[in-house]
Amino acid sequence: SGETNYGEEIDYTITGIEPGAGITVATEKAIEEYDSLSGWELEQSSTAAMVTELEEAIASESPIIVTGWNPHWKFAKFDNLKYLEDPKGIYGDVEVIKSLARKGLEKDKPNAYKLIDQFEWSVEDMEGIMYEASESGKEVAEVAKQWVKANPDKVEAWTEGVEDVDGVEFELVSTPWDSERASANVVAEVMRQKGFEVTITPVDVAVMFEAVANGDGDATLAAWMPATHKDFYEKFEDDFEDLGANLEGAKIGLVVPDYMDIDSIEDIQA
Ligand code: PBE
Repeated sequence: SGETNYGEEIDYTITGIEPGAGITVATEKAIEEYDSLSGWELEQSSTAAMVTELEEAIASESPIIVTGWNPHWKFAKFDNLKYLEDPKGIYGDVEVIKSLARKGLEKDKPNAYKLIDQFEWSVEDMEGIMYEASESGKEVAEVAKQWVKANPDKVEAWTEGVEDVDGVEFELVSTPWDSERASANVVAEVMRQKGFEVTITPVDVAVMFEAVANGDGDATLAAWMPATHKDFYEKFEDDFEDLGANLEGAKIGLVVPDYMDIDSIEDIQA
């Protein structure tokens, strides 16, 4: 690889997202574990700020290292992004997104439990909603509603054996990212059609796990495992019910434009 010292050019800074994200925790760990990242800093801000900086860097072919993940529309919009190899496995391998229910949900709200348990879809489904929302400027919630209308087969599979209810309240705890806005709004729309009164509450990852564990929330569709939310999951795992994956093939890591002459986190210069 070339002799370019990207560190100097980008001020030894990784462009990150919200402080409460699993990927933020993982990146702090990566900075500790990789000699090639010693002296680097993670700039924490917001997903929107990260995307803006990424867009600007790509427009001028400048170097940038961001915390990135799939599903996300940035991979549909920019076809020149690559994950840096992570030989220490800090960011895990392929992730799944899991549904978790509070204890007692099956007994209290069996139809809601059944629906949440039967919900599953693909990376393409989720990314499609995210991409359309970002391109059209429409709210993810609105695009999710249209998606439900356009995908009766999937909705039918999720609602098999689920009886209509009359205004049963249901609190879906979630996180603030578009991926989770997509899943929460799709499931909320389907539940509303079944007669539930659904509230979606987006919170920090830590609060989401805590709320399902202490019963303040009924369920979440937003647990990224086995790496991204490992610490939070393990802290509360005796106090919720794991309903398994609702999506397979998610991923997190350090992402760079492919015009950068590095392939691995170990190629970053300290
Ligand atoms: N993310 C998107 C979140 C989960 C969904 C990868 C930015 C995180 O906790 O890191």
